[in-house]
Amino acid sequence: MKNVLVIGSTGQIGSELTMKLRDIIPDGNIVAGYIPGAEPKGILLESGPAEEANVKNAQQIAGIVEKYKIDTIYNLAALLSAVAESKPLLAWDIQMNGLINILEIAREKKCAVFTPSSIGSFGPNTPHDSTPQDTVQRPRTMYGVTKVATELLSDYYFIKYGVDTRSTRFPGLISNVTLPGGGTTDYAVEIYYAAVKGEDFACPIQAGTFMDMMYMPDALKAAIDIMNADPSRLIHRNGFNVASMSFDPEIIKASIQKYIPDFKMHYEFDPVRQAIADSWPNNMDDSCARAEWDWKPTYDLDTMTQDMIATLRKKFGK
Ligand code: AKB
Repeated sequence: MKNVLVIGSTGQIGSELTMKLRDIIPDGNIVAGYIPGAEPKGILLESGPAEEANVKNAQQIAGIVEKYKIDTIYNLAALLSAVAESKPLLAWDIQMNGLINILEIAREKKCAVFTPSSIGSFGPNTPHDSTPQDTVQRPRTMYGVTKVATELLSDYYFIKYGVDTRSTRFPGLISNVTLPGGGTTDYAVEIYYAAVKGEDFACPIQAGTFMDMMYMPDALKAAIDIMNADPSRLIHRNGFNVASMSFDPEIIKASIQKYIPDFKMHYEFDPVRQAIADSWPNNMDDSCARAEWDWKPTYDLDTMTQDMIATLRKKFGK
């Protein structure tokens, strides 16, 4: 991995992944791909090249791949689960028609491709505890449908054309740089912002609803390590379960209250997000990722809480 195009570089994962790649590959071209209205700013703009890169515009992406001799594409363009339920055709268009464009370009120009999958690729009849790597995937959301299809299509391009596709199934990602938008797990980010600002948090997910979650530094590590993994060890390729912690709203509230004792939370439950959360795993078994490319997370809930609170306090001068 030397010259990398990050599509969706101003999003929740992209904004931090682009900077991390620039840090660890200082002699490469790490191109921040964006769409109009979501242009990179500040350090993301100043620290390397940026290009308009709309997944639906194959010619535009091919031009960038050519110009910067791109060898790896991180395809992060997507509508998250809750918003995809309100715009299912747009979600299909971005996630599937966009993916086909990327895979075709990768086939022609010999690029490796990472397109994230998610806990959203599972459905209500998947085993919810210790969800295995290879199991039933019958999601009932458009987001989930596109994520299963992404895993399958990425496998297909590897088997049929030898395109080096690899990916992980991400849990809900918690970060302090860029807010997520329209996801079911967003509450686990917003709760920290509310706590640090001294606000009473309205939780949209009911007590007792467990979901896998991960701190962004671990997600970046997973996204980079899988692309650098020794291919001869990979039995799976696309959709590796990766896990680090699982909690419900009461557990994350208690974790925050250890450091901000007067933090308050009440429930204002969102039926759309709740139905999605109920259909997702409580916790995934990530033993294949551990065995095939040495995946191991660094953060647990307590170390993440300490870091989130310290970082957000600095950010908001609290
Ligand atoms: C969402 O909630 O939609 C995402 C995800 C788990 O894929 N954060």
